[in-house]
Amino acid sequence: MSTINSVMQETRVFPPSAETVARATISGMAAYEALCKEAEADYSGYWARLAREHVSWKKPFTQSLDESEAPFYHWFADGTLNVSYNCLDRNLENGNADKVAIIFEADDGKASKTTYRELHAMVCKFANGLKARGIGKGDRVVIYMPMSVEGVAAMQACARIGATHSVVFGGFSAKSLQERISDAGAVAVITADEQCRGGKSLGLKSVVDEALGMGGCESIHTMVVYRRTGAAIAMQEGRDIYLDELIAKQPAECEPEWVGAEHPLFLLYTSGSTGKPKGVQHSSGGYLLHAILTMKWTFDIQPQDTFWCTADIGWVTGHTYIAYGPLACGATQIVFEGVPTYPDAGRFWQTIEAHKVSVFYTAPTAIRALIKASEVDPKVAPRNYKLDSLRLLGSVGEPINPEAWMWYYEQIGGSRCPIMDTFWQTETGGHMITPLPGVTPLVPGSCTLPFPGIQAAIVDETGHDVEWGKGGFLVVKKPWPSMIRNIYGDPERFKKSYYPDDLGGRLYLAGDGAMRDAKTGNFTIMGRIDDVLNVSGHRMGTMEIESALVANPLVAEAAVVGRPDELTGEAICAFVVLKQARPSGDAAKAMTKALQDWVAKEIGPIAKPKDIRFGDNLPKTRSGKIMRRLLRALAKGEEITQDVSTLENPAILEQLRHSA
Ligand code: 6R9
Repeated sequence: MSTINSVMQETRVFPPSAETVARATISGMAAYEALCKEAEADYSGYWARLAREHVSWKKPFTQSLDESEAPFYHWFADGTLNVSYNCLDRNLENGNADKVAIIFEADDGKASKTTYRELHAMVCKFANGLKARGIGKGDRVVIYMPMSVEGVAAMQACARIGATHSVVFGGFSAKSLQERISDAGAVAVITADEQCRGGKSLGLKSVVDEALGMGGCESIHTMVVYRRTGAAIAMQEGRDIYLDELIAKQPAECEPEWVGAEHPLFLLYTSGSTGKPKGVQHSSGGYLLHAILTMKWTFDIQPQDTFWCTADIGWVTGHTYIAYGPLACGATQIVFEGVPTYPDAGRFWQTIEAHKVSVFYTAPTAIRALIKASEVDPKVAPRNYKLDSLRLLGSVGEPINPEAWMWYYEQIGGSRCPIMDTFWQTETGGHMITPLPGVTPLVPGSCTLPFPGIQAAIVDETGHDVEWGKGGFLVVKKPWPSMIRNIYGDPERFKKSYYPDDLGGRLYLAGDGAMRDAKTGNFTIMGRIDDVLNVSGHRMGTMEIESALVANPLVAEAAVVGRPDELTGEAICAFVVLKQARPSGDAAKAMTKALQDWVAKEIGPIAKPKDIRFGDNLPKTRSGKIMRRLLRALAKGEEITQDVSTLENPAILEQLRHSA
């Protein structure tokens, strides 16, 4: 709440500088308003115009928005294109062939460069290699790769042959990987022997082997292994093949598979309010359009820029702003393998200096961690680095608190670089509410105004608009080209999650609470309204973690809630009832560690509860419902001032309070 309050009281405003306005593609508030008006007057025509101007089509579309199967919307459906063609071939044709596409900054600090011509050749060989293994249009391919040129190339190669990729973050466990492979019915996995992070190497191929060994992945016939470290690994004859062998004899040309605009480019699993992660399905044409537009309008990407998005390709930010957007705009970008604190917490700043990064996009959780690190060790403070190549900053993943915003603005941006606080989601494909550099007066902690053409609004529980200054549910009133198309294999869940009947069935429900400033109309995001936590910018479902905990034979019952955390935004707090007697002292500590490790193994280290409290029971209503609001108060260490009259077992509150 303290973050929200300080945002609400924020009075500092940073208008765009004359220089930024002059260079920006969308220059001045009048230009922004003209685009919004154009979209209002002819919504479908507005997006059609942009899709014609920014995307290269093999066969032009004749219809823009098709609402006949709403809320399953189709965009540009009779047009054909290839996303990889747009990202690679287009650059060879327009003079960017020898431009550096990717500067790869390895964990150990070694940097290497790949031009568009080289990346094109690598992707074509990769694509031909996959085809030689019988993989083609419509097949699902799971990618479990470290941050690498090869990881990006794997995604592009799938796009080139019309295979739908599903990238799984390298920090997910074998079990999480197995669930995703099985849900997607994937035919192949692309992985690496190991990944390098913070000076350590961790097995990846061995995790895939473990996942496949769990069963339910019988559809997999091929595993491609990129040799990152050269570690000795087990290869299964017939199924497994090294990437270098897969591509060795393949030609460096590969005719793209021309697909319809609605062809699924990728699935990306994300957490929802129920236990099972959802396979968010994205299109080709509409998705690509928004990736390009937001690169050009939000980041104002220009030919001389060096762009760096610090996300991992396992998250949506790494899809839109590493694997697709920058390449489709012919940008030079950094792909970073390591972690922000290795060899020390100056790594980001040193990398910006070394490669003269001009546009830098990262997450508030990283900023907060680096603020703290530079207070502890002044050697890694940003003032010790030359950061004057920067001209624009971005933030994504969670609300940025005004204190972190100011530090980012002053210490990193030299009070010169505007900060784009971009609100969006896995489901939205690209930025939804964000400042534009040459347009929007910035207010620390606010993501400001909708991207031109995005009809964001705030409504009450019946779907009616609430007035500015009042909080409510964040919705989008009209479909947009890069929106989620479906939850893979579960259209009912898609409708229920995003187009609920309570709101009338035609408003996209983001799942966040928000409010608009009474004067400016600027949006402030107030956090999730469902059982989803945001820990270091990663979405975690409380139910997912609860399921993992109760899968432990020692656990009888578990409830998971979030509590505010200075560094990670939210922290995971679990209340656990064991089948055995409630432990205390050292036994409780040992049990906590054992359950944390258990969750790391079940889901991945990012899902580890920070606190675990043991009780003889959980606070429940007479009908047996766990009263989570009470647990949230306990987790925060607050006094319980709420109504507890419906509570069956009030004494349990005292016990859980003291079990911290
Ligand atoms: C891109 C991404 C989506 C959730 C979203 C919201 C939170 C993202 C934010 C933000 C406030 C921002 N979120 N950006 N909250 N300000 N600028 O992060 O996708 O992993 O799906 O998370 O993250 O709660 O609903 P995803």
